[in-house]
Amino acid sequence: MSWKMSRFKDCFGIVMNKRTIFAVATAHGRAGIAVHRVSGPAAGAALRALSGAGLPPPRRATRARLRDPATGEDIDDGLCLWFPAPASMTGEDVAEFHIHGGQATSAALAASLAGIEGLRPAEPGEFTRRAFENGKLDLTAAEAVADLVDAETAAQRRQALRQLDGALGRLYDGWRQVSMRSLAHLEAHFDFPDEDLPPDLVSGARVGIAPLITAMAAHLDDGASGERIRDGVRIAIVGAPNVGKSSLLNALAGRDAAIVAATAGTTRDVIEVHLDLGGYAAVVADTAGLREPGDVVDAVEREGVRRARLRAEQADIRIVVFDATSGAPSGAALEALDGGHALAVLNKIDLRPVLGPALATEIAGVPALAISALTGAGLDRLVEALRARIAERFAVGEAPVLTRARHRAALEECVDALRRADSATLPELMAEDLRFATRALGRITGRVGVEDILDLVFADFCIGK
Ligand SMILES: Nc1nc2c(ncn2[C@@H]2O[C@H](COP(=O)(O)OP(=O)(O)O)[C@@H](O)[C@H]2O)c(=O)[nH]1
Ligand SMILES: [Mg+2]
Repeated sequence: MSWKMSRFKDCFGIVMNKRTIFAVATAHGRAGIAVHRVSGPAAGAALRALSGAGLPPPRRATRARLRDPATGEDIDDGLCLWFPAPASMTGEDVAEFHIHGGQATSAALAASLAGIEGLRPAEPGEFTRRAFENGKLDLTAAEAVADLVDAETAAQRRQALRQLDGALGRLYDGWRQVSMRSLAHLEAHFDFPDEDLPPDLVSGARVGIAPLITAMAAHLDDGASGERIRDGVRIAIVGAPNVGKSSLLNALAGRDAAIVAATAGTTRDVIEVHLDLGGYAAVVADTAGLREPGDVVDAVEREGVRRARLRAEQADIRIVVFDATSGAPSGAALEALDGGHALAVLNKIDLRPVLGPALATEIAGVPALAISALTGAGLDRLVEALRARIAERFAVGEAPVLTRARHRAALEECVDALRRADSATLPELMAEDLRFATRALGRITGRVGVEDILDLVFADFCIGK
């Protein structure tokens, strides 16, 4: 939906008196407490109707006997909270009911709320959407709310919380201001050519562009840290057939995710498990054994090997597994050690290793760890080594990082447009590219308005005079 469209709908919302929404904010099912939230113009009326009393003081938990307003039947003894607009999560009037988390209790409260004039159940994400529409959150913060709810690892939680604090949104808004200011110089140059404007408007427009490109390029060149912390670092387990790759995946996952068999070529497709590796989210993939083309038995295995190679190439970290009981490593597995980002693993050390202890510390210059996927020996050290690798490559510092492909795509578009603007010979073309760049940045935070630009034009014009 375009910005203008949402403005239009907002106006309609006011004219048609926006409906009040309600939803349970806690997870469904049995729990100690369930929190029901109501947002909209009728939130106060709903609170009064259910508690049978006046509105409690704002933002203070107040005990109340909750009754169905239609039947007078008792629902529960609970706490009520009242957040009058605009100092609420959504920016609207908000009421909260903290009740006992039994399913019947929650259902009774929801039924009573549904019976109140002007109330309807919220759509998924509707509270956050209203917060966004009322300027309580920008889009990056709204995304952070979703990420925080989904966070499964400590690193994901920390990153989402930082994004929710608005650091990322402020960074992008700041850049957008710079881009708009350059544009404002040009707009003034176009709109008032005959007026007594400062002569250097066009060069003034150009000044801010190069530093902006530098800052954005540095921000983009982050090794995709934010995205990996959020979506999981991609780890591929590769190696020759039968060395114990599937056994290793199962050992790391703590369950039988992949089929293990003494038959070479058992694993044919890529099998993924999501793991928490020492506080970092990781997607670990088990792959088909890398066999020489001549040894591949059929078309399915050939496809499996192709996928395995692809996965190995795309992985952030490759665990290359070798069998400690067979002879010197060779072939495709050795090649997989090349190109950095690999970790060698010598498996089956519970059996009599043929590869001597000297080999156990490194293979072809890559650090190697001796393990047994069967007994679990050495697994802790492997997990620690993986955690250290992830921390070294992806741990983010204090500066805000982009966390989604959506941010990256918009920023790349923006940098391209700024580069074009920087080298543009005609002010008209420069303005066109700056408009494009500003819009791309605005898409990330959800602020996409032409009016903003006009406001700035006016402000700069007045200053210029
Ligand atoms: N003794 C021993 N056997 C293992 C170990 N890891 C795997 N195996 C066995 O090696 C065979 C091949 O294992 P699998 O995980 O399917 O290997 P993949 O083909 O590399 O996926 C199976 O019979 C496993 O039980 C280990 O650490 N010790
Ligand atoms: Mg396998």
